[in-house]
Amino acid sequence: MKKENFVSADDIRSAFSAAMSAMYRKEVPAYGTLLDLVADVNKATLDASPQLRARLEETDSLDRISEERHGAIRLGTAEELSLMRRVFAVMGMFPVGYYDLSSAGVPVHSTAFRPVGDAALKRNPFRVFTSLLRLDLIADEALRDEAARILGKRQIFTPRAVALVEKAEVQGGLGREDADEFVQEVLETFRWHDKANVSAELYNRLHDAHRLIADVVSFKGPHINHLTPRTLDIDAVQRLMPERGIAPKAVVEGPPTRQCPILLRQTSFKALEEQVSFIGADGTWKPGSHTARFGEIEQRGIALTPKGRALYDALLDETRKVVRPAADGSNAAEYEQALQEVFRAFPDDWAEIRTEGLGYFAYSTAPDAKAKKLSDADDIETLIAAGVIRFDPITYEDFLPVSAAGIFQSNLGDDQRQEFVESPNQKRFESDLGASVLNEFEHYARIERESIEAALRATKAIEP
Ligand code: OOG
Ligand code: NI
Repeated sequence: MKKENFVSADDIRSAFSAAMSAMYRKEVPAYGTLLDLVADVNKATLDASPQLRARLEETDSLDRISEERHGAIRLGTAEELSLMRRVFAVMGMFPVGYYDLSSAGVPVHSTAFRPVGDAALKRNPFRVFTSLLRLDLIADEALRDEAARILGKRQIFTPRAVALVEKAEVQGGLGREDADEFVQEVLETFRWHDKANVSAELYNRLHDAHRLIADVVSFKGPHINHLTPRTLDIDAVQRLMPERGIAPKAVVEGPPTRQCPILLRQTSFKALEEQVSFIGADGTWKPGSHTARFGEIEQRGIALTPKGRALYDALLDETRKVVRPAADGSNAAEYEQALQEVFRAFPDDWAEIRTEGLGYFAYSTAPDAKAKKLSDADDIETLIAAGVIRFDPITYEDFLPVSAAGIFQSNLGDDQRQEFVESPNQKRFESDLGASVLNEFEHYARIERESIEAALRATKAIEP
């Protein structure tokens, strides 16, 4: 087949993201309610702020807002992780970032599969936060072996999905029919299965070791555990959730409300208790329940430089020393106030964030650059001061380990916390993945650098 006849990876990703959202909406009706609420809040926010609407239109990102979402899965073995990498590659999604969650009491380490280029992100920014269970952090050796044995037996992809991945790799893409089939086959991996792989007795032992281990090991595949639309006003959605009959987690994770949003703010509704059945000794199914699936929302702000990120981490740490948010919400207001106060130390003005080197910006010629170009200046700062070149925040497309841990914790049913020895192991993760992960800071720095070069070239081309 000629290359021109291949469906683009961006189109396959868009189709997959839409199919996944439709499936999850059916499986978890509360997610549908959340989507409706987010759509209402986004519309109200845009109606109330023509300025925001104009900025999103200018930077070409208005269309993607309602399309946008991320999801999360938890895998059990290295083989699953490396095959998942190949599946996502067909959809133009590549591993970015390494997240160690052991220090936060969750026995996994993770990456995010996502599109990387600006054009691909604008087309559809669908991401999947993907965690790999770390059985090496489980103390009980017998249980560890049993979990490994069960995981070793399962096959999370359909034979057709695997065949189509191989075909895409050999050909360099998929034609229309294959692409459609690929989306349907891969969707199967993320589907919910209410019949467990294990007995209730084993489920309970896994569960006692850590609820997350039970979630990964006991089922046939890595069910999508949440999907997350993007909202333009997360505080409004958090406030309105109870009115629509859904229970939000205690506090919004991440930075406080600000004029100039930074990084990522997230909140979720609590995971639902669902009916499942376990394998009985006599071959019959025994009824039980499991909590795993929820809905989440996110609001994204500017990507921070290592200097900005260090300041963010330090301020978050400082806040949590003053007030640690309780899972029952009893000190939520106190926590929010402490967060607001401590974060006063983080400049809340784009120009200041830029001059202090705290965030990444995309540079371009201003709409009225021609009128303002009075000299041959070719220095970026002079051109900015003259209004010839403008700068816009680059959106943070990744995740935050402390926030992710908060999301994990609030959805593992209760707040029983377990301690693991902090043991990041990026090398091991990458060897299991079969590839290295992209460093997100280098990635944003490159986007910024390329935008500066392009803006300077465009400025030079303006006839005086
Ligand atoms: C993943 C939690 C992390 C986020 O948005 O930070 C995440 C999980 O619960 O499997 O999705
Ligand atoms: Ni999430």
